[in-house]
Amino acid sequence: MTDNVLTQLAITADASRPGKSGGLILTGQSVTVGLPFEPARYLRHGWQSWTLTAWTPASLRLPRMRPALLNPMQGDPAYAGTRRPNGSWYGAVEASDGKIVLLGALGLESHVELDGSTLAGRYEEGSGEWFVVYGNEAEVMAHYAGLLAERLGRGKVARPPRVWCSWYSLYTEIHEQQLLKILADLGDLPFEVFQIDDGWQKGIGDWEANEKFPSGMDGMAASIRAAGRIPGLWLAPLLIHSSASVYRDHRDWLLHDKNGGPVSAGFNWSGLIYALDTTHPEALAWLADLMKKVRTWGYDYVKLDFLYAGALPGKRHVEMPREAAYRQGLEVIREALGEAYFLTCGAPIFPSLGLCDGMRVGPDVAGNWESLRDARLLQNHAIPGAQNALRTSLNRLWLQPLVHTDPDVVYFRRVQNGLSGEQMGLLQDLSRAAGFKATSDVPSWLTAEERQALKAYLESDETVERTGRTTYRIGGRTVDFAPFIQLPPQPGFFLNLIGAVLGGLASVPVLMNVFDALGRRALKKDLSTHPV
Ligand code: 9PG
Repeated sequence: MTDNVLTQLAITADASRPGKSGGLILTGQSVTVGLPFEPARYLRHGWQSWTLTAWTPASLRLPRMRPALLNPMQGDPAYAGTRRPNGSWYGAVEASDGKIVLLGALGLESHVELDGSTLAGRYEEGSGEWFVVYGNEAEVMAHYAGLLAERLGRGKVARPPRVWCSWYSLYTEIHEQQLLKILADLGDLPFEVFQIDDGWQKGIGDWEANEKFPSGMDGMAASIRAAGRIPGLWLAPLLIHSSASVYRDHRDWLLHDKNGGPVSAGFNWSGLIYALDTTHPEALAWLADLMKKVRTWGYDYVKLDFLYAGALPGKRHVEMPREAAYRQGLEVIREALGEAYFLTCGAPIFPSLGLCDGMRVGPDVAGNWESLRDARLLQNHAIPGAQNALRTSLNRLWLQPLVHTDPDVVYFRRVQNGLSGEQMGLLQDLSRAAGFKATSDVPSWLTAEERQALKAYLESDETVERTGRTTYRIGGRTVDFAPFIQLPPQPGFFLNLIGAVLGGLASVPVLMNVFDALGRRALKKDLSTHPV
């Protein structure tokens, strides 16, 4: 392989020209790049925050993620059935010299697949530009990031805040008194933001304080401010739950399928969830009012979650490409949020660039590393789990010139956590490499040493240098993530059969609710053994 490998690529496109600082810019709705070698590995890039992003064997055909009921919530449902290695906006292959060939779109609604030794890119609607380049992975991705910044923009906030987030300890079991206790107990721990996650609202679509927050969300913000922290709040503004008032009163604000029914955005909160149509003027006005209300309550840090809903395929009030429709909604949101720090989550990656300050770049962490159920039976790598989070986030750190990359929280506590010391350390190092620090550790759950370690972690500002594809120098230490981000082996016949049955069962809403109820019971028991 030589540096003129670009000239050895068999390219089909409407037009091709050299890029300003290397590589080629192609134009076309469909383009193909024939490789002069059999690639060993393919870099698949997931559509939204939680979707698998990883180097996988080029021969690996992953089955449809199980359970199918969650497909719209965990990846791009338009490609849920695609077996060939494929991914959103870009794809890359590895040559025998360890360098890579990237085929990356410079626009939205685009997808790349590997067909033998041909990379094939396609825009869903109309023609667009593509970038083709060969080189070492870090340089290639930095080059690509620069081109994307020119087209989509980049975040403007210099540094992300350090965040205490309620989710990964208390989940939906939050209430006013308990959060105020935590706020006081944080004491000298240097968090800028105290962020209230899911559990404060009346419903998904009914964004008012529920009975567990008698002082209201404005009251909570005032208490957080009085304690010297920036108030942060979670919402999922593009989702409408089947029990929400918007679902009853404004069915026309929803994204519809061709038969006129609402498009499924997945299943959560014990029910079916739907998507807001961000081209509907009344829905947009409602969104802007909601964001302004949250700002008036006093929240200067806003985590907007399940944002993929706005970019799902479907029929819209104004016909336009789906990611453009989403981006239009995000522009309205950004404008209404004003100067607040805006963290996107469950967000389609490229369509969110330039409009947010931070972005979750992987699935949720959890107090377990991986599970047989998720990794091998369901073959679902978007489900909450520490290894899933590490794997996908690490492969998205190239986005750092465009947005603050949030790899999710770290753990210092031993309570309600089954991670080993090494695994906790890996998540901490990931967050150092990502430059974004957050935790959900409840102060009263920490031993004196754990609290001291958390404080030192928050205070320290180690130099971080990427030294290789998976290696970093962090504060003088060498860290190699390679051994921890491989996909698990493919299940054999019997495991796969059991997985198919389990996936089928979990796709039945009633049974999903039974799994959920069991989880909630375990959490309540946990919280009563370890009170806040
Ligand atoms: C609140 C949570 C937290 C968290 C978000 C998001 O695919 N899934 O099964 C799945 C489950 C939970 C989830 C995302 C995906 O969590 O990432 O930080 O805010 O919502 O409900």
